Amino acid sequence: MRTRTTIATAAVAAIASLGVAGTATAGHDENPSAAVGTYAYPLAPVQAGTVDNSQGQGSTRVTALPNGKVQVQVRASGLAPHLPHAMHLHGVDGARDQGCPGPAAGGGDGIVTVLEGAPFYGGILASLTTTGDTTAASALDLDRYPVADAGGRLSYTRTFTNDLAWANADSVQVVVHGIDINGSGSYDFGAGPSSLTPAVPLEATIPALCGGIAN
Ligand SMILES: [Cu+2]
Repeated sequence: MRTRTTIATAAVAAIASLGVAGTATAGHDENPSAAVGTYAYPLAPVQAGTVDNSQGQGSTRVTALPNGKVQVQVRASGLAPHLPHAMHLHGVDGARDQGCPGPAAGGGDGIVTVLEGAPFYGGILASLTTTGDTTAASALDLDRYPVADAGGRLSYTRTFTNDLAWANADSVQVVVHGIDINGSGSYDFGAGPSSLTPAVPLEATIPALCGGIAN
């Protein structure tokens, strides 16, 4: 299959420097439209290795299509099995220099919370839900996010319309959330509440994997 993919010059340089393939060559990409730009990144752990069950890995690809839609693909492993994982495109609309936080962003307690990560990867430009709304309003709707399988693997592909995501496809960070720190098999309050809301466990919102143009 012939792919007709163009990538912004800056993205080529950044991707080449990381040794990451930046072109859309996945055989399952059946969208007949030529891509405006496609951006592929590895997903790396956000947390230090001292945070239990936090060291997953993966890859992602964000493609802006000429019809105004965005296709996002996420492949990840090492995630909490049988649990939903909130995933978002993070960034700042119109800004280009966001990045993933390193473990040092966790401060004294050694855990990088959502709020501690936000200065690095920005706010939510799109929610990578499986159905329905993809705006930031769906950020914590865990019943509409992909669930990792028994082996902790997750595979996600969705093509959707989201103007913020389309306009910033070349600069977003892809963040996968959710770590079962205490290995209980569920998101509980063992590690306390989320930095976003006391109603949700930290385990459900904590950033697990991150990847993007600046990393
Ligand atoms: Cu997020």
